[in-house]
Amino acid sequence: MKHFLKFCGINPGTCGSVAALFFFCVACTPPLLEKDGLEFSNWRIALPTPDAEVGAAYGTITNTTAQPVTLQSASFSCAEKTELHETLESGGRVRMVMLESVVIGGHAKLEFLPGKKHAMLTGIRHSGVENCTATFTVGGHSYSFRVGG
Ligand SMILES: [Cu+2]
Repeated sequence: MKHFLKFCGINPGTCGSVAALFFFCVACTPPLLEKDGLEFSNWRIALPTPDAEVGAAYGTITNTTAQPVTLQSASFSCAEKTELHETLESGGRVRMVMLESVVIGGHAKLEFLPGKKHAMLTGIRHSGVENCTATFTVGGHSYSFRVGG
């Protein structure tokens, strides 16, 4: 049990799929949305300062189907603009590149993490951060769910 909880803490995305077997597992984070074989887990918005106009969103998209799918875009209702970015480091210099789309392989997980891939939010509407709707377009379909601050 102790090991299982630790496992949950390290990887909530994986944990969600086995959560049904452990109804007492309080450390599990269920997916925010499960649809068409896609799981959107652990999405949250990070602001460098409480009044920042630019922030980032992080989380995981898991493709539980055997077919690769393409993430085409993301938008957050609490930001004027959302872009998919990746932070790259070369020769000691850090820069961000814009991602036009990201392929998620069959039975693969796409993770957005600090210092790696992220959804870059600009024009943050602070009144809406605590109750923001994220919409991801994957394979021509839209998937929306609530994200907290
Ligand atoms: Cu960025």
